[in-house]
Amino acid sequence: MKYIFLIGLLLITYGAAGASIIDGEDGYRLWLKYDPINDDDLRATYAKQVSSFYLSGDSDTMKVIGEELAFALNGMLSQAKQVNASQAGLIVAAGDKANALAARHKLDLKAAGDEGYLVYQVQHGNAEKVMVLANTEVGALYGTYRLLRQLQTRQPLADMAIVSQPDIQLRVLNHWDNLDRHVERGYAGESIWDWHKLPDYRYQRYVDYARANASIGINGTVLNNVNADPLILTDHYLEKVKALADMFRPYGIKVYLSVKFSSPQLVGGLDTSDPLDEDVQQWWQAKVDDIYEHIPDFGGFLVKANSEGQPGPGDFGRTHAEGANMLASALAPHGGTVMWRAFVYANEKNEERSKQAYSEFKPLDGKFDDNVLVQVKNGPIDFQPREPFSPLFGATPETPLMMEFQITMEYLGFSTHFVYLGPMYEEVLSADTYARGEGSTVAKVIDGSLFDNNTSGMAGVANIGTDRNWTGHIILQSNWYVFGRMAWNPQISAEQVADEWVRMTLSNDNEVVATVTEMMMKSHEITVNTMTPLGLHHIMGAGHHYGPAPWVDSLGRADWNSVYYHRADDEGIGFDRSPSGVNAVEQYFSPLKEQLADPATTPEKYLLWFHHLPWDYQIKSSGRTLWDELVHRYYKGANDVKALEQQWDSLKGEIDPLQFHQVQMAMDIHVKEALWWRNACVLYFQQFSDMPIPDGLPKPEKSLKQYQKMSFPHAPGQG
Ligand code: GCV
Repeated sequence: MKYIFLIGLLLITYGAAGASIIDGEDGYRLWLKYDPINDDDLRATYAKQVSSFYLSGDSDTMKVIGEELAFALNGMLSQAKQVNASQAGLIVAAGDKANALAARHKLDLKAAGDEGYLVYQVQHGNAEKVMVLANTEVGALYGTYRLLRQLQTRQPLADMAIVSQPDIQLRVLNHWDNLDRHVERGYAGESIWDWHKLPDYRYQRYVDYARANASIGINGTVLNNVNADPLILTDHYLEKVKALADMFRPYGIKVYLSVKFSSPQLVGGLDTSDPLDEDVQQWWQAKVDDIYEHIPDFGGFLVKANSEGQPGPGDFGRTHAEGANMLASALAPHGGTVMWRAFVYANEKNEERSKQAYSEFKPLDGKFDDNVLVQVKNGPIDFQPREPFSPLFGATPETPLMMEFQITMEYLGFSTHFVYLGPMYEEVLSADTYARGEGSTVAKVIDGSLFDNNTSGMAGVANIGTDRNWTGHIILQSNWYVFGRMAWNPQISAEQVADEWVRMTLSNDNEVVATVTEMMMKSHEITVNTMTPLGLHHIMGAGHHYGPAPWVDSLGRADWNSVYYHRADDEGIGFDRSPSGVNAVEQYFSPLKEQLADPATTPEKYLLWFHHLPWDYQIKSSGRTLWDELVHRYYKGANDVKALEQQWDSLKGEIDPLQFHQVQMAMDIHVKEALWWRNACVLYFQQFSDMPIPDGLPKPEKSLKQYQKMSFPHAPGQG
């Protein structure tokens, strides 16, 4: 109501002037808004239950718990007070105190593990109390955020009986941030790390970053780009890294660094970086010892090696395992980890790109040290709008694999498309690898349960920058959120996460929640249809990856060109990765490999990923020819984006005006770009199919040549 009034007033005052002042939520507060609870009864009930709280200690982490509780409860309930245990409605306790309370109330604190928590309402003496109990203080912090979420989503506290601990140990953001603050594949401003002003100038944003991450259980951050600048290992920068590590420590967040494999030569003055060279080993050991002297809980290194021009052990005739283990033995005495990326592909290999990571890493299974995780992108190519899962998942029982998801939308419309990635993450995590028979899901591979691995991890390439709303688009905050929630619990449903995120970020009104959640849940599928339906992939603009460009055919390497991937010709379209083609399906387990070998049993969403099919191939689900189905999907995609826009428009007055307006502007762009994708792709592929656009569908506005001429010289985020 308030919002309708405000907008009305502004329109009366300024008429149709176009721009006007909009007083609203700019998105900075993310999902930690803690706005007042307007329902008086509910507010009073919560206040009685938890507005007075007790903390079992005064460590740095307990202090941040106290600060968060005071801030949140004052915000939502207009009251908050830290008191002694007997007066408190809410008890937050860790360690011995928590164990004593758990024993008294017959609660199993072991089930909380090292990082988890119990949140219970119990009868304590003659009072009811809410208790957040954990073995560690960081567990108590996570439990506190869990309790606050109960209030933020307006759920009852009575009878709360929650036991939770993370299924995955390392839950890490990867920032592809350069030291000059350019963010590779970043679409939300500059890097939030102001390296020049660090270590002395410490933005509030750093604290809020830590709070946001801790609230969803993220416990690590790789500060710099995997295309690493070796200067990060110099004293000048390590001092700055230490400042961030000190700020993040109370929130349970460790810092990690991406390192360049040739650092011994580039900043160490050595004449080789051969991992078997003793001087090189000593250089790394001394460097690592030095880092730990300043940052005792330093997390470790992330490495992109022998990939897209980055140096690596291959330059010295050594394997990835030899390279990774050299770093791992320097880190091991300090408890550090190596996250070694499997994103490798090279022209010289003379093997189809989607097969190369498996071919390179499968033979190395069992050869990595215990503190190495191999970090694998979700799909075998590169964060396409949709890919089948990488066949490496399940293929390395002796080597823990870490999932790498992209949160930033390099191939999915940057920061103007309305795309919730939860369903995509869920699709990958719930996919069955069949590595140990049915039910061997990707989630079970990466949480370590399938092969009983000792370590586990999930990484997400961050989508945040200095934009006031962090992610350039409010809805895209949900992708940071869902990444954290799924890293904690890879079994959680994308829909449940969307629901809670909407409640905390946009509105608790059930109708608004239902509308936005429904929009979010279908948004990924819609975007796949607008860009790369039926398993098409990598047909976007060269370099910047913006917009459609299926015609790209002149780049230096075959596998950088769109035509390499879609293979459209007079006969048909699609990449034959079946046994009659490059036989990428052989890398999957049975019965998947047989299923994917045959177009009749390949899920339609992956059809053109695995098969080159004639234009008149009949699509099972619709009875259409392949050409008609392709056109149908492009048109449907564009229409569905338009319908999404209308659904958003229906929320006017129901949510904050600034949030509403920002998403509305982005939706306009999304609608235009969906039409652009549709028109450019349909016209381009029509040259090969030589078949008409089915009757009744509007013809593209421009000619193919006009679409091909479009250029975007300063598109953001380029590498
Ligand atoms: C950080 C893709 C991206 C690159 C990125 C690379 C990687 O190729 O386009 O920007 O580099 O993946 O994941 O290493």
